[in-house]
Amino acid sequence: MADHPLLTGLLDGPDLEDAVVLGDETLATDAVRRAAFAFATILPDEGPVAVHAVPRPETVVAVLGCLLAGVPAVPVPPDAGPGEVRHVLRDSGATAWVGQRPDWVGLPVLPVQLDGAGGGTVAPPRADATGLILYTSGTTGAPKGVELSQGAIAAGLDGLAEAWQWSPEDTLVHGLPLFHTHGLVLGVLGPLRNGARLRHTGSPKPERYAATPGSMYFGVPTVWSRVARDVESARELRRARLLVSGSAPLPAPVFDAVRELTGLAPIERYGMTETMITLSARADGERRPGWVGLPVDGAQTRIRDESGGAVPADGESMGRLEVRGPMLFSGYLGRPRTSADSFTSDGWFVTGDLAARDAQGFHRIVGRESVDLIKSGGYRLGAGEVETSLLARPEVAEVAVVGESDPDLGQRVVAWVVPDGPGGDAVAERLVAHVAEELSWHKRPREVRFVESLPRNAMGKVQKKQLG
Ligand code: MCA
Ligand code: AMP
Repeated sequence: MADHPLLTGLLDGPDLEDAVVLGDETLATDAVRRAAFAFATILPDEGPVAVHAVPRPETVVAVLGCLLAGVPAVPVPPDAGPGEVRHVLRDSGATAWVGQRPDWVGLPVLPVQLDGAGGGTVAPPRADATGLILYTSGTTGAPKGVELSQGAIAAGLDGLAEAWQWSPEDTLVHGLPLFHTHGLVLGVLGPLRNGARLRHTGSPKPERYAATPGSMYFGVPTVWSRVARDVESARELRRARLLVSGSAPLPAPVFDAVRELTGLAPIERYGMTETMITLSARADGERRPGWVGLPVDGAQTRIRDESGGAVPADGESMGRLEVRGPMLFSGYLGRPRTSADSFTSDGWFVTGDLAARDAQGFHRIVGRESVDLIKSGGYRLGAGEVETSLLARPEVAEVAVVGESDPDLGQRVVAWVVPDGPGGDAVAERLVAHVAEELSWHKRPREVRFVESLPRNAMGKVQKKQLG
C-alpha cells in the first residue's frame, strides 16, 4: 500500500525485529503492521476514536490503525481528570474508546490485539484526511482540538528527516508523553515513517535515557536540565548522534552543560501543535545556544512589527512570528471563526510568539505575546482554564494564575488566590488537588499564594505582570 500518505516507512520500509520497544515490550515491524491492520479493520466508519494514550504498544497500534483507515485519532492524556476528558469527548464527538475506560465514559471500547494473526487491509486515505486531533490550551477557555491532516504530518516529518539526516540506521530514544506532538508525532510517527527504530523509556528520566542505547534522543528542556545535573547519565549519551530539544526554550547554560558532558551540542527546534516543527538547527549545521535554527524544508517564516512591516534581519530586532507551509494544521475542530482568525488575510499563521532573525536566517524565540499561555515542563497550558477550575471552589473568591520562571520547569504554575474565608496550607493543598484531579496532574499549580486583593487597572483587569 505504497500510496499511503503517511505510513510508507511502516508499510514498505525495512523489516526490523525490534522496530518498537515500549517499556518491556518489543515489537517487530511486521507485528506492528499486522496489529495495526487488524485494528483498522474493526474501526467504525465514523470517528474520531479516543485513545487513552498510556505509553504502551496498544496506544501506538491504535493510532496507526486509525491512520491506516483514515479515521481520526484523539489522544487522551492518561493523567487527565473527568472535567478534561468529558470536554475532549464532547468537543471531538468521539464514537469509540481505546484503552482502560473510566466507567462514566459511555463509549464502546475497541480491543487492540498485539499478537493477532492480523492481516486484512483497508483502502488508503487521502492526504487531506484528518490523522490526529490534538487538544491544546489557549489563553482563554477550554483546550481546542487541533486537526492535523496526514499530509501535513508527513510534510512536517520529512522536513525534520532532512534537517536531522534521520535514516533507518537511527534508533530514537525518548520517554515523552504520547498525547502531544513531541512524543507522539515526532516521537512515534517519526521513526516509523523513516523506517527507523524507537525505544520509549516510559518516562523521560535521565537514568532511563542513559540505560537505553540509541543514536537520537528527544527531550523537553526540563529533561535536558535534569540530564545536565546527572553527570553519570549524561556521559552515557556520548554515544549518540543527535540530542534534540524543543517544546520550550532551552536555557543557554543547559545547552552548554549538555555539550560539555556529552560532547554533543544539542539540536534545538521550535514548533507548535498547530504548525508541527517549523524551525530547527541542522545536523550538518551550526548549533547556537538560545537560537532555534533555520526554517525546515517547506516552512516559511515572517517576522513583523506592530504596524505589519518587516523586521530587519539583524538578529536583534524582534517582532511577531508568522509561519506557513504544508505542515500546518487544517484548523481547530468545530471552530471555523477561531481558525480563520489565527491566520493573516494573506494566509500566514500567527504563532503568538515573538522572534528575531539574523542575516543567515537563524531565528531565536524571544517569548510569547500573552502571559496567559504558560509552558511548564514543556506542557502548554492556559492560565484561563486553571483559573476557571479554581473559581469553581468555594474557598476561592478571586484568582490569577501566572507562569513564574523556574530553573527546572522553565515556568511553574502559580495561583494567586483571594480566599473566601481563611487561606492556609490545607486549603492550598485542596486547591492543587482539585486542579490535578479535574484538569490534569501536569496542569496543577505548583504553588498557591493567598492575597488580600489582586492588582487591577482602571478597567478592573488583573495586572498579572505586577504579580510575582
Ligand atoms: C505523575 N506523578 C503523579 C501523577 N503523575 N502523582 C500522582 N498522580 C499523577 N497523575 C508523580 C510522578 O510519578 C513523579 O514522581 C511526580 O509526580 C512528579 O511527576 P511530574 O509532575 O510528571 O514530574 P515533573 O517533574 O513535573 O515532570 C517533568 C517532565 C514532564 C517529566 C519533563 O513535564 C513532561 O513529561 N513534560 C513533557 C511535555 C511534552 O511532551 N510537551 C510537548 C508538547 P517520581 O518523580 O517519583 O516519578 S508538543 C509541543 O510543545 C510542540 C509541538 C513542540 O515544539 O514540541
Ligand atoms: P505547543 O502548543 O504545546 O506545541 O506549544 C507551542 C509553544 O511552545 C510555542 O508557541 C512556543 O511558545 C513554545 N516553544 C516550542 N518550542 C520552543 C523552543 N524551541 N523555544 C522556545 N519556545 C518554544
